[in-house]
Amino acid sequence: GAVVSTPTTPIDGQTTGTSGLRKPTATLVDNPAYLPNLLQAYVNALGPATTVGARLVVGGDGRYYNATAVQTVLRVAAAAGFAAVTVGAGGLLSTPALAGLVVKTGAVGGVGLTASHNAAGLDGDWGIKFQGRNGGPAPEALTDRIVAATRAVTVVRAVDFGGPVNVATPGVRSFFGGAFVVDVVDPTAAYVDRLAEVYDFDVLRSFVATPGFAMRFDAMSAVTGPYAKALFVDTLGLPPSTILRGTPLEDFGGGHPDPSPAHTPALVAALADPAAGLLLGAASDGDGDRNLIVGPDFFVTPADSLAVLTEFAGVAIPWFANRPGGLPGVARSMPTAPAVDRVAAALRIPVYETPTGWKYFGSLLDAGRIALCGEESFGTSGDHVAEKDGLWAVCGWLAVLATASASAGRLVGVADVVRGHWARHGRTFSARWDYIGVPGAAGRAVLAGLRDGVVAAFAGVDRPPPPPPVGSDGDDGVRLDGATTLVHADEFAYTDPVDGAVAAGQGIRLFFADGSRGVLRLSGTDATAAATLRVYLDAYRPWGEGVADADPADVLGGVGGEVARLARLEELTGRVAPTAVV
Ligand code: VG1
Ligand code: CO
Repeated sequence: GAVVSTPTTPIDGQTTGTSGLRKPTATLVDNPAYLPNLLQAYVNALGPATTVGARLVVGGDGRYYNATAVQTVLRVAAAAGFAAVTVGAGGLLSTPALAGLVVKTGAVGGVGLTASHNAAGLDGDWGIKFQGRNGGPAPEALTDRIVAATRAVTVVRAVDFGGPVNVATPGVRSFFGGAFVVDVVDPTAAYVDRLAEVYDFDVLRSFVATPGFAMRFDAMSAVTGPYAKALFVDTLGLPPSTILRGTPLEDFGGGHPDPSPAHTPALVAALADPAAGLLLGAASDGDGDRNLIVGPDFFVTPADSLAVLTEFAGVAIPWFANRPGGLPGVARSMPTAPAVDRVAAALRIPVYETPTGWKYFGSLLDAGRIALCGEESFGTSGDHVAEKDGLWAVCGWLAVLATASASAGRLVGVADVVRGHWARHGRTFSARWDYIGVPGAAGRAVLAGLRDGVVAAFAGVDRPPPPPPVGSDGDDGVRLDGATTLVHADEFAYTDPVDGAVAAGQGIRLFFADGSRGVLRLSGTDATAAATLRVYLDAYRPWGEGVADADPADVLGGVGGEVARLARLEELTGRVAPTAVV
């Protein structure tokens, strides 16, 4: 083909964080060399032994600049010797769908054009995720090579197709006598096929057809609209009114596609309306890997969601139930409250505690050590794909509700299911306090202060065994406040049990006398130099009077105040309160 070589110089700041690279969209629009440089670094990092003759998968969440970016990917990929690129029609692919296609097509990797839950448009953010051969996030070894290559790039090689390649509709487009093929596919087909292997759609179809059943799914004007239609309407037979904001828009309608109650007001309002009679509410983020599960006036914490899905997996989800030997194990990221640990203990299976970011689950999934995993940031998935998968989780909840309803002989909603879980295992309270837009130096100072202070003070000291749960001696009942004192502190470091890779500096952990925890780390998904300081809190209470109705803010307020004091948050950041409580 007609390869055009253009000299270039490295661009500062082309680094990857928790999940790929994120930048203000204007950074790319203002500098036409930005994306070509980055993609050239990507193919240089892979090397010709990987790229020549191979296949790549590309697609994104539909945000502004993606249409331009898809064309740039095709030009650089063709010049790097790729034989084929699979593209979701319209440039659309949710992150779990992209991951699935990488495996299904035997590609060497994938490129996801998304900044996930960040706002989109010229005033918003743009982003890119690099996926490995297993479909999941590229391991750190590869992203480190990509970043190193961005600092060494001197020439961008791109093929001139003489105009944009048609990626609007499915079909095979062949170039240079078949030496390069663009394979445009329906973005949802393979994804729905994969979920059909996980769930019994006949069971779900008849469950959602039960008179009185209704649900709402908020696609937030991002990528999951077409997936939700293919699944809930076309496959399960639910009415189209099930889906809110189902059309992907380049600016996500001006919204913030972050599936938390704060960003899904229409969904929350629909659930609160008794006339609507909804059994389940759900939402997903920009790129479809996160999920929110709610019921009427009831919010399921991500930690509880993972615990409930794990508890029901063996009875409600054929993918797991039909597995000889049961579930091998589960994993959660370290800041995620350990609700699933109690279920795993009852199932006698191991729990792996990993650093934040899905890439750390990859080796455990590949090695077959875990069947489910999740993060407090509204990410949950199984081992059907090496990514978190928002609609998988929603279908998981449908399967749970179907099973619970069948055994109760009536329609059972999410609140009843979660209360049942608490009654069996106790209740884990959790919250995340985000301090957004803190100066980077102030954020780092908070962690450094703890590292040099309490963490140093406990260096070499073993963490005491967890105390018996509050109130478990049965004398004065379950305490629903959270006054507590520090008993240990450390900085989380992780050694991957499969490949031995070490990740240090993954968050400061503060352990308290009543078993509650505070965790502090800086976000690795910020698109600008300002930092987001995340403070994660959790506490456990055994089942007892008042536990179901307790307000997490009351239970966690004491430990949160103590964490803020130990971390000198007000002094170092000037903030008296978090920007957002999730
Ligand atoms: C956040 C979450 C993390 C998640 C990551 C990517 O990272 O905390 O759990 O894996 O986003 O999510 P950070 O570094 O900002 O805390 V997504 O939906 O963008 O893949
Ligand atoms: Co996402």
